[in-house]
Amino acid sequence: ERKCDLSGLWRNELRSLMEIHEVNDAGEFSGDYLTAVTATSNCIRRSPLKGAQHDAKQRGQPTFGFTVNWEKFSNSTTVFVGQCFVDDKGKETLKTMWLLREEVGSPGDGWRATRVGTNVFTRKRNVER
Ligand code: B9F
Repeated sequence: ERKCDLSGLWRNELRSLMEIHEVNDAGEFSGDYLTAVTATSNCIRRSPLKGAQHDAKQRGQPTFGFTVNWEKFSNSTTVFVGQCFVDDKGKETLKTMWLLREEVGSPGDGWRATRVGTNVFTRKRNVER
C-alpha cells in the first residue's frame, strides 16, 4: 500500500489551495496557504504555514498538524489537525479540523474570538518525490 506524503499541492472543498514543501526527517514541514474565502474584503494573499507530520516512515496514514499565520490580513491564526488517508486506488485525502483565533481587544471579548470547522483536501497534481 502506498504511504501518504503531505508534500505537494492540495485543494479543499472551498477551493482553497495549499502548497506543502518537502517534509524533513523529523516530520516538519512548511508551505503556503491560499484561502479562497475570507471574511473581509482584503484581496486573497498567500499566507505561510508550518507544521509537523507523524512519522510517515512507519505509518501509512499519518496524523499531522499545522498553523497558518494570516499575516497579510490581520493578527489572526488558524491551526489545522488531520490525518492523511490513502484509498485502495492510491487516492489521498486529508481530513482536517481547524480552529481560527481572531485577535480581540480584551479578554472579555474572548467569547467571540474562535471559529471552528472542517476541511477535506485532495491532491491537485502529483509532484516528484
Ligand atoms: O477570513 C480570515 C480573516 C482573518 C482576519 C480577517 C479575515 C482569513 C482567512 C481564513 C480562512 C479560513 C477558511 N479557509 C479555508 O480554506 S481558515 C479555515 C477555513 N479553510 C474575520 C476576522 C477573523 C476571521 C474573519 Fe478574519
